[in-house]
Amino acid sequence: MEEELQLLTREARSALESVADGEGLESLRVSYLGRKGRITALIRSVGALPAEDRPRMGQAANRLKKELELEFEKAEGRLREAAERRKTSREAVDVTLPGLALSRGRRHPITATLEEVIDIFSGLGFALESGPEIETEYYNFDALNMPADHPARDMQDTLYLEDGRVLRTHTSPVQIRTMEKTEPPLRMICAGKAFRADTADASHSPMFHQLEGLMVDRVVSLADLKGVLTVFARRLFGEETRLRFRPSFFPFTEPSAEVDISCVVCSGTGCSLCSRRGWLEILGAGMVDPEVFRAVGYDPEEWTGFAFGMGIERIAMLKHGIDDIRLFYDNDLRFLHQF
Ligand code: 2NL
Repeated sequence: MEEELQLLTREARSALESVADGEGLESLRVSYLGRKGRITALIRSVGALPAEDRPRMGQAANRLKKELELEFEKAEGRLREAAERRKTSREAVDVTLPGLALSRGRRHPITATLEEVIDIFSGLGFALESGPEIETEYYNFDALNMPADHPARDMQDTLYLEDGRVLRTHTSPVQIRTMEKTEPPLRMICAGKAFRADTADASHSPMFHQLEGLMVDRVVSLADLKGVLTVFARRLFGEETRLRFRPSFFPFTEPSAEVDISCVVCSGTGCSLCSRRGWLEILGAGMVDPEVFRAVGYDPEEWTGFAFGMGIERIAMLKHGIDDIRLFYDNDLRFLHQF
């Protein structure tokens, strides 16, 4: 019996040392300390010993049982700690890993062109004004000398709301509103979205961007218009740029002109960009029609002025050699990342 006690102690200790998990520990506990376990059986067998051996062997067997119970508890603690450590290392953040790279954003080419043009006119003393994209027919047409029977007011060309208001077809209403609230003289530009009932193709988009300018003073002449537009075109397209004014018509200016620059690719000798003409149209302009001054309460005998308007998409296309306006609105990052 003495020997069996020693053997059981050694066996139990080495089994406990190599136990790998909670399940293994539990089955060990059952096989040593359970109701049918080996220690339990040993304690029971003390009763069969000669009476003089019983107290000593009984004490020894019980001591072993206590000892083992303690060892089991320790083993349980060890296993719990090891499991905890494994969990922590699984969930740990590896601070040495490289971060997720965010791709760098940039301005849309239309925004960049708008800002460049605005900067040039700011430098020439023109204040930037803005106004609503939904307009009344009065501000979009009537005040601009475009009466009710004007063809541009047709539903084929203009986007109407059910209440009779319109999506502004140009930024000119901003200039009307600014003149209404400002006494002359004034130098202003306005820039933003304009809308027309057009189907999109390589050169049309139902939404596009316009930038317009207006200068009003007592003796503004066509020479002032030519001077301002020449400085503008040379700053934007290069100092060697030449300008050409062709007679044209707009309801809100008289006289009116279409303004061309010498071709940015061939400087005037003729190439495919300018269709062998040597010139590229960049904007429309003219002297403010007296009817427009009357509509805003300026005396046309006292005040003179010039105005001009350009499509920003067209300017951006010429600057970057882009041949289809739809590229600006497809949101294809392969296109947009180039600017
Ligand atoms: C073009 C031509 C132009 C104007 C816009 C204007 C505004 C007022 C009075 C007189 Cl309030 N004129 N704006 C004048 C001439 C031409 O735009 O081709 N734009 C894309």
